[in-house]
Amino acid sequence: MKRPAIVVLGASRGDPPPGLPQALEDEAELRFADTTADLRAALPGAEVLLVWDFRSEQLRDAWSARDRLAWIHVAGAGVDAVLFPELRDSDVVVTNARGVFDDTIAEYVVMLMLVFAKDLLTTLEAQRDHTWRHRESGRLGGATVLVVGTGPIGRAIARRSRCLGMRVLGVARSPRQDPDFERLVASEDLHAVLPEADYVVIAVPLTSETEGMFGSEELRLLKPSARLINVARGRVVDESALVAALRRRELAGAALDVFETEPLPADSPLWDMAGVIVSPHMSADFHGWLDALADLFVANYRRWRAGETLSNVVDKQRGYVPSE
Ligand code: OXD
Repeated sequence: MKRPAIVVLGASRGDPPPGLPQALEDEAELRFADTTADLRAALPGAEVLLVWDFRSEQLRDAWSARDRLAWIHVAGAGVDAVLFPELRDSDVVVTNARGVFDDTIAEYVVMLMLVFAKDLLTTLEAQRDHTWRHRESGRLGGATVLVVGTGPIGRAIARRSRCLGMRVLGVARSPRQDPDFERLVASEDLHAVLPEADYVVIAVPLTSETEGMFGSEELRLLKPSARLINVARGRVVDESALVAALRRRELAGAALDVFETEPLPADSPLWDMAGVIVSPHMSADFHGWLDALADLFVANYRRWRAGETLSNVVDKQRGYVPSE
């Protein structure tokens, strides 16, 4: 029987782990593509596209080369880079890697809140200077965290924060009672809850509704002691408004794992700002994450071949996998 062709786009992220071609050896013909020209050449006849690098944007330009494409799997949490209007309006199904990163991003966020609360940056600085600098530090117990986005990543953050004795508020598309949150408000009511937060954690997908959600107006509503943590997408925050707000001390600090432009340009002021932690889009990436991404794709591919319902189907109009 002829094996279906799977195009793998974006090996610039590093090739998929050997487990992927090994697992699919008898079940598919893999065609690797990195550039738009590669993709144009590889798409004809292929029913499945694995977007291995979730940042790949070549599909839009190669779209007319598809003739049988039925399913695109994005090996990442956010599908913003691949959702262009022609794909949204087509009947091609899009799935993602929902579920792989919930725990690891939540751990990363807890680590960041603890680093801020316990003033670890000053401790490390003092150690570098061989200085014994005793200080008091803050607590997470009793502090308020506002989790913006209540998908599985936001929920994992909320649950861990609660275990630490924090008061957990949330922002979702619509308000509702939810056992993981003391209060869950709608995005329209974001302004009402911002002044209550000691930590604001952004965990929403990038969509037309969330782009620029945090601008100068929102940042001005924060407590001067608040910290902003972004593990979602850089464009949810207006970066220059954030730099200005930090300079005006409208908030005490920020931990940013994602940026408007990645890698963060060397001349960005964020690199050197007091109270700012810059990390290279790595909050999700635990040892073994690439294998986990490959395994998830292989399991879904087998469902697809068996004619079963795919898991993690993205609502292409909303831009994410709905929870309900
Ligand atoms: C993402 C990812 O979508 O790291 O940000 O997968």
